[in-house]
Amino acid sequence: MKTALITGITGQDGSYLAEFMLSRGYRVVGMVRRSSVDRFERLEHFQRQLELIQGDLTDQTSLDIAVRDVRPDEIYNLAAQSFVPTSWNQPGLTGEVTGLGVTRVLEAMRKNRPEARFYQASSSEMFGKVLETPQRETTPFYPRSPYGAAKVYAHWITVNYRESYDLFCCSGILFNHESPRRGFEFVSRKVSDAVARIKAGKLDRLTMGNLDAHRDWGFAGDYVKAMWMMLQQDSPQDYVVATGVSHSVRDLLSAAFAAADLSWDEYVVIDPALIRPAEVDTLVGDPTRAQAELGWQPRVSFDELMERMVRADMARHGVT
Ligand code: NAP
Ligand code: G4F
Repeated sequence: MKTALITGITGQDGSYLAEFMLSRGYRVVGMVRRSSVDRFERLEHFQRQLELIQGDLTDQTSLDIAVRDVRPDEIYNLAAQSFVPTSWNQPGLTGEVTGLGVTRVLEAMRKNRPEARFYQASSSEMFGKVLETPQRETTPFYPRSPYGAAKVYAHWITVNYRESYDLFCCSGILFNHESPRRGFEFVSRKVSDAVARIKAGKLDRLTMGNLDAHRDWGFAGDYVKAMWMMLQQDSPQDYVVATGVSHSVRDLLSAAFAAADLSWDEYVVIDPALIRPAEVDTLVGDPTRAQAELGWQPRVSFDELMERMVRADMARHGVT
């Protein structure tokens, strides 16, 4: 039985990846931060099948102990301060966790388990003010936030450990992926939850930021499979994971409100405070390499994704 160590297991992707790895027969160990409250909501329905170990990306000793004791065959580094707006208010912490934290995990692996395979959660935010469309593995980076800059560092340190120490290290450059387990602050979930609350009579308007931004949105459940596929290859490589289709935030509003037979423009107001200091205007990925070499394909369309999210939130708010 192979062992996978997942950092960030309590997050959206961590929960889907853990379920997927269990379905492949892995022993799954999740690394979690100590907290005074329970943060296992996304894991509740299968938590008994998991092992959890404490650790934090800001603390080298905890990572060394985790890797030494768990002896993983595969390490998936999903932990990060992942919300872009927060990275302007907490640039130092974002750099520590999302950037330097990756070096700490790589060091823990190099010292304690060099034969393991490593996955780094790179991001399409690294492309930022895009220098090529669609974005592919060879597109130069131009990050537009402290988060994007930290991910660029994390990406290159992963390449560097692969080349310096001959470790099996891969980065998946993942474009936005969503699900009913997405955090409430991200735009897709903010909107699906608001639609459900409007239907339930608990909300009468929704404040939004930039409606003109475009993103390549896919389903998180499809994307975690690509992470695993990367670590099953003969040699380590970096891959863009995307649908190849871009939509605006306005399109997202339209799809989500339509899923509940509502018109978005009757409820949405713009709050200038939600406009970012520097925006990533348009992202669209070219997943050709992942399709050709991994055999990966996205299965859930944009409209279906938004409909699923709205339905799940309506059920949560008791709307039939
Ligand atoms: P998420 O829901 O925000 O989850 C982040 C995870 O990181 C949580 O489990 C969180 O733990 C953990 N974490 C935060 N700070 C930590 C620290 N100091 N030490 C240990 N763990 C820490 O993010 P996600 O959407 O699942 O994304 C997973 C990864 O993919 C992230 O690295 C993200 O940047 C990257 N990514 C995401 C997307 C996307 O569209 N979702 C696209 C590209 C890349 P707590 O529960 O304790 O807060
Ligand atoms: O959902 P978002 O907050 O995601 P963003 O910034 O694209 O980042 C996500 O995807 C990245 C991959 O590209 C990940 F690396 C990262 O960790 C995270 O998961 O915002 C999407 C777009 C932005 O252009 C934003 O300006 O939606 C726009 N937007 C408009 N109104 C809003 C809002 N975003 C949020 N969160 N809230 C709004 O009210």
